[in-house]
Amino acid sequence: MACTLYTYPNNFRAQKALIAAQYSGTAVNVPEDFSLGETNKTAEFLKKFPNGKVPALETPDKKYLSESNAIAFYVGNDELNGKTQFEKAQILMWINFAESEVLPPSCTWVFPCLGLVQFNKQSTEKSKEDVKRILQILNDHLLHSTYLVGERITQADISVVCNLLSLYQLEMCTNPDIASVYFLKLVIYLEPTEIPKNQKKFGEVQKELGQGKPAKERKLPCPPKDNKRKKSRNPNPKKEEAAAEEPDETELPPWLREPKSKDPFEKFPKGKKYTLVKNTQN
Ligand SMILES: N[C@@H](CCC(=O)N[C@@H](CS)C(=O)NCC(=O)O)C(=O)O
Repeated sequence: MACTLYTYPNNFRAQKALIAAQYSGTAVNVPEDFSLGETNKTAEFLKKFPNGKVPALETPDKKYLSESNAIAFYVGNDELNGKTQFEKAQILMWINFAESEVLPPSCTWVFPCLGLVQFNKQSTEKSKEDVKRILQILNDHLLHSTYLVGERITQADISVVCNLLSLYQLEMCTNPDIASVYFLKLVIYLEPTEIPKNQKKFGEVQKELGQGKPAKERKLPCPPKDNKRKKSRNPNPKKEEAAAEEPDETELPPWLREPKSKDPFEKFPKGKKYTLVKNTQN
């Protein structure tokens, strides 16, 4: 029997658990009739999950869990959650980093963009600086390690990527100066060849959840503002306008780009670790 995961579609928090479940072979159903603001406000839901938030998990034997990382831990296996006490602690360290360092500036930056809160220049600028610093930390770490912890994907990678996802998709893609090498690496190695054949890969989960459409089919909630602000030198302003609406493919994360034959790792320092990543690309 499968667990039931209550969530709305495209919830990056639920994706932490869905990806973990797919890597570990845990069966999870997502009810299609869940409606945020309705289902989670019912007495029946609140009885199971007093916080009234999603994702929320119901096990086949009627046990209840909330909090995305706890749910991901439960549906995950030892490979994802760590084998030794030290590995477990390292994974927990990155998960906490994802929650307390990555998510707050990400929300501060992205929420005004989605119209969820009012734009505040000062806090947005501060959050951009915080994000740059965080990506630098991740990049520096990944210069010497293939994955965040050990030599395999763990929940640390999944949780950090999921917490960065909306930031990257909605805003970072318009700022190539901070579009991190880290992301390119992480997303690609979340597509490993070593996962069981019957399991879905990260990109497939993205696709199912509606995130994996090619760039041209996607409507970015944030237009590339920088392009628009640039002073026009184009004798054909209509053409320039069209170009500004169409996001530049090179600024998009890998899973939103049209497939290209060009080697995405050509700018990477050559080394053993990168060869491993490159081999997991297909
Ligand atoms: N720390 C929680 C946060 C859960 C959360 O804030 N969920 C939001 C949706 S992403 C929610 O259910 N909001 C409904 C509400 O606040 O009424 C987690 O990681 O699961």
